[in-house]
Amino acid sequence: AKEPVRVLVTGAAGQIGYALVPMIARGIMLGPDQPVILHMLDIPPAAESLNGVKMELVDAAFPLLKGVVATTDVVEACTGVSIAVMVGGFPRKEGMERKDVMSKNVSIYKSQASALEKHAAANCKVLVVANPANTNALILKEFAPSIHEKNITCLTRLDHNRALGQISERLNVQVSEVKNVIIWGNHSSTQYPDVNHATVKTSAGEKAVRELVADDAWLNGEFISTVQQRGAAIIKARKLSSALSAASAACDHIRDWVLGTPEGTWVSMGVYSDGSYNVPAGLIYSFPVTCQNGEWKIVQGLNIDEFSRKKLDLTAEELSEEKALAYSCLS
Ligand code: NAX
Repeated sequence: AKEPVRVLVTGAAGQIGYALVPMIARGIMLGPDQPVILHMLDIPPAAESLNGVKMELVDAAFPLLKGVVATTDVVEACTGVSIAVMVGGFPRKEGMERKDVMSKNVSIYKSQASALEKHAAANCKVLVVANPANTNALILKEFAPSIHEKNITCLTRLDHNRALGQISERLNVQVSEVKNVIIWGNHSSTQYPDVNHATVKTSAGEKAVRELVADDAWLNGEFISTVQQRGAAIIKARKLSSALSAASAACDHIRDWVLGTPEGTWVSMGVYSDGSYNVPAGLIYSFPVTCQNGEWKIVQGLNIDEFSRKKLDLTAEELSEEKALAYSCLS
């Protein structure tokens, strides 16, 4: 039998945490033959509620779940973890300035970076979910210099899955038949959902999404804005932000990263830019990636047309501004 893997979820008493921890405990993240020990971190005001989540995990009697650590101590939470899913953060409240929210998250990610660096297992893989996800991941990277930059990522898989969902609904095909959409850039409304390389499996072989949809106005307009604004649409409908879809996307992200992407398929991940596609190096930017042997690689050589170029640059600009804002909070 495999040794259990320790998986950290921060903000585990929150909405996403509540949806995510049972998925992990059921093997959805790391596979049905991989035992896990869950480490759940939250802040003292949520300690009682966190303990309630722990009680429910015990009550669910998950066969793969070999232990639960529920704590408000960041060192205890980080010790020995091989996977860290960072969901905890400071949400933007009404009337708050962007800079104030950034400043709170910078200080959270700075201190959690140090704890991970000192106490996590070697080669720990980190996924930042909490917003501003790309920039929180960048701060984490800056303050955990001994964690390899390849091991620090942020979640744009939810946006990727939303794009797959929109295409599947539009063409009335199974979502599993649609692949290779791309989310470029920031997990924000400047992200660019790109279908130029996306395909659908049909009885007559693989066909380009653009060809099948045959409506460039929709693909370049409403499709993009629907994916960009989907988070707001969920809040409007549910009076709460996306949680089950975010949790599911976090599992998809880690599973593909650890176990690999299927041949011929790529996914979107926020990763440290090396300058590919002329995206400024040193930003955490969402790219198309393939994964093998626990490592992601940016898909190279895709053609970027003029329409796309502008959109890639716009979202990069926003990330550069966020980065500058984050750094201004450090001084
Ligand atoms: P909740 O407010 O329900 O939960 C957040 C939890 O984090 C709370 O229990 C809170 O006590 C805890 N927390 C706060 N500071 C902490 C700290 N320093 N250490 C540990 N825990 C801490 O929010 P939820 O709906 O679960 O969303 C969590 C985060 O995900 C938010 O930042 C949200 O904006 C972000 N999202 C990111 C998405 C993505 O695709 N990247 C999509 C969904 C979601 O909007």
